[in-house]
Amino acid sequence: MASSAPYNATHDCDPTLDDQGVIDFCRNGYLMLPGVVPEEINQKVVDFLDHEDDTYEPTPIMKQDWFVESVLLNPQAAGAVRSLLGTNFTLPAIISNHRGALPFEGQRWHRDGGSLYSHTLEYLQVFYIPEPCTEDMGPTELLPGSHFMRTKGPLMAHYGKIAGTVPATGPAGTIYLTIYNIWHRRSRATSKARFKSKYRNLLKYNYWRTEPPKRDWIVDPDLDFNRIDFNPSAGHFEQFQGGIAAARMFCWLSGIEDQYTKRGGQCWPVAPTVRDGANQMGVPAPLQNSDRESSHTI
Ligand SMILES: O=C(O)CCC(=O)C(=O)O
Ligand SMILES: [Fe+2]
Repeated sequence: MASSAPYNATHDCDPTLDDQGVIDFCRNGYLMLPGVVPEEINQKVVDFLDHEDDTYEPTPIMKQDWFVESVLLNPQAAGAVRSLLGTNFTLPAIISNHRGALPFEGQRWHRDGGSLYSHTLEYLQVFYIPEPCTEDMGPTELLPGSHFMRTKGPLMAHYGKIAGTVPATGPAGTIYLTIYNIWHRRSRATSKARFKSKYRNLLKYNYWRTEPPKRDWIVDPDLDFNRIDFNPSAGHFEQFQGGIAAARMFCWLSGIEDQYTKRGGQCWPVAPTVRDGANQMGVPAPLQNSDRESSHTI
């Protein structure tokens, strides 16, 4: 049923990510949620994009209640958005479709326009594929951790194959969340259309934060923050720098940025091999182990 579109409407729901899930998002800059949208809805979306609005900005799809409920407010996706952006996040005002007639050529490496390097997380860029996307169907290629990597766009555009990238493949109904400035590109599609659409449809939209950050996702009281590896998996940074940036973002999200001190050297989070419950130098007070064997005066 069609109704008015809830552009910029605020929404709240229960968070679904725990501390480790939030840390992994800070480290890697993306989260895959394979096949979370029901197939009946995926088929309706494909029909809508092929027959009702085949433009690169089919924003009016937000007038369809079934799209809002099952895609934008999909329980797993909205729960992850709620975990990262807090209560009362806003729904999108624009829906893009990176629609490619199969097969197609790839893109150059880029960050989307308007990117800022930051440890803050004011908004999320989210993608949704209504049909399966295999490696030969030109999935978006992501470079984990690159949301913190400072390279100018015109230079990045000349890079070729990079080790450690991840293809955003998945079954129909896959949604993936990204930090806006992650490096990415459309990869080359060698396959012809294999499903209902002649296109590889890829919807893209943003959610925005309205509340100050705080650690109100699923808190794990047993997590030892001294033993966590904050480094992004792809490992393209100078030693530890990716982990340092990810830990700063985690502290900002937890509302404890004022307690994050980076004094250099082996200051938290670069020394996760501490033993026997000892705290690393500089671990913020709310994340410390309380029974600190190493803090005894001798
Ligand atoms: O089509 C894709 O996989 C990504 C497209 C993209 O990143 C862009 O056009 O900015
Ligand atoms: Fe892009």
